[in-house]
Amino acid sequence: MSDDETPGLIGKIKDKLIRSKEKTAEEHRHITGRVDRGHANRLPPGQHLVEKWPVLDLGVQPDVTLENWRLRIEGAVENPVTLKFDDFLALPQEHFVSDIHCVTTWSRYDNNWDGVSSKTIVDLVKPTAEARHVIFHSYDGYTTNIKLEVFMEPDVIIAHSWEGERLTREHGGPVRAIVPQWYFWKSAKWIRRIEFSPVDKPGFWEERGYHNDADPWTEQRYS
Ligand SMILES: Nc1nc2c(c(=O)[nH]1)N[C@H]1C(S)=C(S)[C@@H](COP(=O)(O)O)O[C@H]1N2
Ligand SMILES: [Mo]
Repeated sequence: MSDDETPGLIGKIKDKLIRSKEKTAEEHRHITGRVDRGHANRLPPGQHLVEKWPVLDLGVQPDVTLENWRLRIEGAVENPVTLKFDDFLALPQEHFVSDIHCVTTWSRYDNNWDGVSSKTIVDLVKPTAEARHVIFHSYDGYTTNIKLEVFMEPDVIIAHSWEGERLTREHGGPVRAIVPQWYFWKSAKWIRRIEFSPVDKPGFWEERGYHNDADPWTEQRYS
């Protein structure tokens, strides 16, 4: 499959949901004004703990088969690559445990991830000196941006499994990004392309009122 072919999209874009999240951002809801820079608590300000893992998306859950799946890693890099699923599994595999903090106020502790670390990706493609930002592009058209130094954090993983099982479609399978340091909208599901860029490119929610960074400890919820 070429990069511009779109797989089957299941569902319809939830315009109403998108509008209501934009409104939440405009009104700066869920901001407590508390700050926990030193992580004195395990739960960041304004968050509550859940046990079940909620599903959030734009209404579209792309149906990408392992055969059709490709991951293109390109941009400001010396060695751009396009990986098939077997190539991805042949890279060094890591296991990380991290907490999820979603901007809609739920958090979930101790999620077990398996996949490829951001360091392995960086060693493979070798970002050039100009690279400053990383943009995730997904099969549902979603995008999100992080700084290269955040991508380089040791717990960032391009994950294919959660709790020892392959990621389900609703949670972003075959492969999603996990950026534990930031609110969960930065953890793009169904990724198809990782772009290293000299310039920043605000993503889907960042263009709709969400913060450009997403630190839960200082409540970087909205811009
Ligand atoms: N491709 C894609 N990735 C996405 C989203 C999306 O709509 N599309 N939603 C984001 C948001 S707002 C959240 S909170 C998490 C939800 O992930 P989950 O459904 O696995 O809990 O995915 C993030 N990644
Ligand atoms: Mo979210």
